[in-house]
Amino acid sequence: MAHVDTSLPERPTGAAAKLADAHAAEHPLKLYGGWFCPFVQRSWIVLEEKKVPYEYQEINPYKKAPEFLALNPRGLVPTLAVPKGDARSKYQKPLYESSVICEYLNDEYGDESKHGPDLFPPGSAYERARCRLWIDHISGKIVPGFYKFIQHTPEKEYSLEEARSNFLGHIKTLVREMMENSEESGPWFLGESFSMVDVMLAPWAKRMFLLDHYKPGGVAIPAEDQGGEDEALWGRWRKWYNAIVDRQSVKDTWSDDDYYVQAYKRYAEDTTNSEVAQATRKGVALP
Ligand SMILES: N[C@@H](CCC(=O)N[C@@H](CS)C(=O)NCC(=O)O)C(=O)O
Repeated sequence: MAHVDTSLPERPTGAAAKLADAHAAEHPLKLYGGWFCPFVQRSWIVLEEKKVPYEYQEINPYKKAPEFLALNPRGLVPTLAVPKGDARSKYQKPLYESSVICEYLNDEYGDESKHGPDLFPPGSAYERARCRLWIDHISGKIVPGFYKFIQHTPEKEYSLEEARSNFLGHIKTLVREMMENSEESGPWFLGESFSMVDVMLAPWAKRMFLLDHYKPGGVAIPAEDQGGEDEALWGRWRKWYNAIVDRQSVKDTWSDDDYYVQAYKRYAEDTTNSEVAQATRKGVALP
């Protein structure tokens, strides 16, 4: 029971509130989300990038309402209700797991004339696989590293410095890949083309200010010209970071900063009972 997490604001605020309002009308494709949740933000970004018609419904995943559990036995957001058969069908089938939802949306809404470019590079099985490899790095290394860092408390058997350098190390590995194997022009993982790799990391990039807010010494990514021997690498990171926080779909799915500060306090104090936090505490894989 995650009772401590139910006192959060009940709906999105800021830009995300406007977007949620614009997608409040009933629709057979329905995203069940929580405004604070980075995994939800991944799916929401793809819905926006692909100009998909959908309904957004805010729910509290910590309350585990029976209707919600019937759709997603794991009881996590994002959960997507997909129309069964015909797009107008009132019967729906569920999908969950943010990366699975994102790939489904990219495949299902593949008509470029209506939905814009494929979020995996077309034409090269190797390049598509390389994107998945780096998505795996994000989900398997960077994201768990973020929680290990933000949930650090002085009682832990690892130091804050270890958590920070573990997190930064995984970011550097990704940035090195961008420097070695992407086009030189353009800010994205692939260079000129925005891709699923960018989507997958965007929500945690946006949440990095919480590490600065809560952890002594902060995330410690060097400012411009302060990167020493790693200046070129951090310059490439800043180029990506500035582009991602300026991306319309990322801005539109973001609530007011202050509410994230409030929502992540229990992570920073390591008192939240969310499944992600419990897994981090136990040192096991995230749900
Ligand atoms: N692997 C899942 C993780 C989703 C997840 O952990 N969502 C959180 C909110 S950020 C949740 O629903 N938590 C409910 C709980 O911990 O009980 C995904 O990628 O979709």
